[in-house]
Amino acid sequence: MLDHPFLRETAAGSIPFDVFANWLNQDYLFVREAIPFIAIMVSRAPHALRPGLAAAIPALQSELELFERMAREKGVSLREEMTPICHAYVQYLIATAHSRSFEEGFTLLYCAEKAYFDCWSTVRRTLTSASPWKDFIDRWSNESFAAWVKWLEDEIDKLLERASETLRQQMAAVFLTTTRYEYLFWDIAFQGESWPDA
Ligand code: MP5
Repeated sequence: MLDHPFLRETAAGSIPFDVFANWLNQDYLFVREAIPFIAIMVSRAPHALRPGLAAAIPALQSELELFERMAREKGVSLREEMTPICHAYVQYLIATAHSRSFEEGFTLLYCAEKAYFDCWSTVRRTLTSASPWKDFIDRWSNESFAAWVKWLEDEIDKLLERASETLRQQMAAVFLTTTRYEYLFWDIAFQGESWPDA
């Protein structure tokens, strides 16, 4: 994933404006739906994990403001329609939080956040010049995001220690599916809309 053209071209400064704008629009729609996902996770969490998870809600709310501000500043008009991959991924988020074990939902969250941390940290490390998209690069590679991912990592280790072999396998399956969705999400940027015409 770290070698995906979206990340390489963003770091090299050669990413076409419309391609980045596609990602911006779709990720805005994704993050909007990540809020109810976290809210469901809070409601299902053991009490020790509730404060940590609940703190993500205002963080996501201010992240939406970052998307809106960047869209305004860069002249990206935000549309409401999700592409098929974004739509499927969001449905997977909500369905997993509702109907799978808490541990599987937590695995999804950890995997999605870890993917963003690793991807955007790679962009930051390989940047060749000042980027117009710096605020996004910083958002998922800064110290407080690193601390959040570290917290998720420590907690998932504890969950794994207590998990049965069956549950571990279920968590591994969620990890794999989430990683695949994360990879496909970068592809969206180059594809744009792909629903058949009504
Ligand atoms: C994240 C994201 C990170 N914004 N978009 C995708 C497709 N995956 C992961 O989540 P957050 O909630 O923005 O930190």
